[in-house]
Amino acid sequence: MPPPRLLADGLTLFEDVLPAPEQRALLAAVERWLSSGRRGALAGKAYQRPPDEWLRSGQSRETIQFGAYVKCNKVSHAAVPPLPAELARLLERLEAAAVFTAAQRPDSCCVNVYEPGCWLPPHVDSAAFDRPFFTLSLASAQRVVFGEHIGGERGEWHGELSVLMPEGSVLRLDGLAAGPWKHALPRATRRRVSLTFRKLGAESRARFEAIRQASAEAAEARRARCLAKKALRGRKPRVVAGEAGARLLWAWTMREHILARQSEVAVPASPWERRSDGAPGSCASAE
Ligand SMILES: O=C(O)CCC(=O)C(=O)O
Repeated sequence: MPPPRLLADGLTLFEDVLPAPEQRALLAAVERWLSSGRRGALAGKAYQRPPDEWLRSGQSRETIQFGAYVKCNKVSHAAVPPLPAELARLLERLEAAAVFTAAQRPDSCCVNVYEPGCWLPPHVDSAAFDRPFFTLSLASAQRVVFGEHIGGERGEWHGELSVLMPEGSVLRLDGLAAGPWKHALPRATRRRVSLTFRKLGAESRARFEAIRQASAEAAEARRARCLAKKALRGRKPRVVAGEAGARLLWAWTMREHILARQSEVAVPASPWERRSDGAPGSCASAE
C-alpha cells in the first residue's frame, strides 16, 4: 500500500487499501444487500431508494444503511441493522492499515450505489457524526469536489479541489475538509459503489437509544392492553410470550373467575307460577 497522501487540511487519500479480489467479494455482498433491500427483506429502514422526482434529475443514489439512519443528511433514531460481519472485518483491516485509530473506529456505514449520471449536492456531513469519517470507493473511479463555496448545479460542480477516488481507495475527511468545507459529487460517468463509514457521537447514540427504548415499551404496553381487552371480550387466548402474555393470562383468568362466581350465586331460573285467573302469579296448577 503506498503512503497516504495529504491533499488538503484534514483530507487524506489512502490508495490500494483493498486488493481487487476483496473488492469483488465486497461488491458481491453489496449486490446481495441491494436485492434484499429492493424486495423489502432488509430490517427497518436499511434500504432507501430516492424519490422518483430526484431520480429523474440524477440527484441521490440507492442506499443501504447499517448502524445509523440518515435521511437528507439528518440522523434519526429510526431502526436499521447493525454492521454486518463483512463490514466489521473490513473495519479491522482498515484499522490495521492505520486508516483510523481504535478510538475513531466507525460504528455505522452508508452504502451508496450510484448509477451513471447520479450526483450529490454540496453538503457537510451531519454534526451528529464524529470526525474523521471515511469513504471507500468501489466499482469505478469518480471525482469529489471540495470547497468552502461550491458552484454549479445539478451535478456540474466546481470548487477549490477536485479529487479522484480510485477503486479500492479510502478518503479520510477530518479538519476543514469535514466542515466547514463542503463536498459534492459530480455526475458519475459509470456505476460507482461507495461505503461511507462514520461513528455516531456518544450523545446522539444515547439519545436515540433512549427514544427507541421508550417507543418499544409504549408499543408493548399498547399490545398488552389490546390483548387484555380481547380476552375480557371472551376471545380464546393464544399463548403469548413475555409481559403481554402474562397480562393476557391474567385477564383471561379473571374473566373465568368472575363467570364461575356468577354461576355459583345466581338463582336457577324458574318459570313464573301461574295464578288460577291465568295471570302470572301464585298458582301453578290452574288447568
Ligand atoms: O460517495 C461518496 O464518495 C460520498 C458520499 C457522501 O458524501 C455522503 O453520503 O454524504
